[in-house]
Amino acid sequence: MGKALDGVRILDFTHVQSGPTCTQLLAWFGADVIKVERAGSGDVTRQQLRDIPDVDSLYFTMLNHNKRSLTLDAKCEDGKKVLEKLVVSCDVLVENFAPGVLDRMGFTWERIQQLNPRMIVASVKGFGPGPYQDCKVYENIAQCAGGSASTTGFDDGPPLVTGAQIGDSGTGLHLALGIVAALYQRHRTGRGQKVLAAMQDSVLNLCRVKLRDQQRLACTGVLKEYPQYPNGQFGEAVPRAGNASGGGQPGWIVKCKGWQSDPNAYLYFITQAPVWQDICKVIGKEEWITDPDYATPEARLPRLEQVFAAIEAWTVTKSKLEAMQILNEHDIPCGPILSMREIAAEPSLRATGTVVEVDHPTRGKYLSVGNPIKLSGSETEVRRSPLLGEHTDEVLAELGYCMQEIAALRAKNVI
Ligand code: CAO
Repeated sequence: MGKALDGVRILDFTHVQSGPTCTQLLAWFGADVIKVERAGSGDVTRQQLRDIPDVDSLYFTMLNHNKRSLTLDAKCEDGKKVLEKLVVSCDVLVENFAPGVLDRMGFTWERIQQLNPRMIVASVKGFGPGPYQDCKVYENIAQCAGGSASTTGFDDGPPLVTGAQIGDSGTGLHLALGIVAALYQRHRTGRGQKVLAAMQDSVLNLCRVKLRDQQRLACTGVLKEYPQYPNGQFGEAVPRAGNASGGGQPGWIVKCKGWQSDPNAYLYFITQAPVWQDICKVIGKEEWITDPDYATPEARLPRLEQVFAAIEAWTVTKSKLEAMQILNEHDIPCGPILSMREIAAEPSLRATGTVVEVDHPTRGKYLSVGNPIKLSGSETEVRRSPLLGEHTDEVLAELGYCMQEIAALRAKNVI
């Protein structure tokens, strides 16, 4: 069947994390992604957080698989000519420059439309149109401005950012979906369009349950599944909820055997109502099955602290994986807190290609996260990230440049 995006050519003007995650996904689905980088330095992440001197960092290699790299000075006249040819021959231009950068290069939406009316121009920006539209934004700024930080952490602590890169990789995912939708629409209209994914918007989209809770709080003055209930105070804004579940089935993180020395000996436990009787039997609290203070979800809400304390008294006697096995025999939803070390070694993630080992000419073997989205008719092969400018000659030849012209561009430091 080939690949889902076979034949789609992407002019990849992305850098750092948000844009590269998007174009990496498109490449995994089969698009030909041509990454344009500055000669000499390239994407800034090639050199950031390096673990091996003079070798592309894991930051870069893990975000740029399956792409080709073309070095180009996009600001000089000869470089702009190459870029124009790329605009004409590609389907999508993806960029996550600071606001205004593409316009300053001379590639306004109007100019791109003149060159190629079918071109889709997809952008990550920190903010959408409004008072902050001109601001530069990194991951944690988006987490703060999108509502995540104010609702993450414990009530008595400061706002917290999360390790999941919801601002960067989350926005990259949103943008990829917008691009695929625009490509689909182009089949009918023959026209390109602009696609914008703002990092604030994407984070907020992922935090929509908290905007739900803001309105519930405004209506009732209380959020009964939050740890502040029944003894704490609620203010005017959704408070931080610790490890409380974001849904209608109360959950919490409980200690397991070994927690004193292992920082990840914990389990997420959900007191799903339909299996309440099984939970009571497993943890040795059969009397709660009929006790009116515990028998119904509504009765349990003001007693969640006691409920999770009793659950923890049972889980501390088991390792997190033993507890998970026993609980799953009863269909009780739970999840072990897995460290990155454990995830890296997990055979089932290797078997599905979610964790892959990749070989790199200067780095050697390294682990990466493969394509988390599986298409049954378009399997992903993860290929290593390109070296800086590795495909410059190849791409220029495809654009019609002969060897002498390529040599002349190189002599003038255009490529
Ligand atoms: N040839 C010539 N010039 C190039 C070039 C090329 N191939 N590639 C980039 N440049 C130039 C740009 O033209 C720009 O120059 P001017 O400012 O003079 O117009 C310059 O490089 C810097 O681009 P930038 O402003 O995008 O980069 P920065 O490092 O200053 O900012 C970032 C980085 C991420 C804060 C900013 O790009 C941004 O806000 N992007 C949008 C939001 C985003 O994606 N953030 C997440 C990043 S992932 O954590």
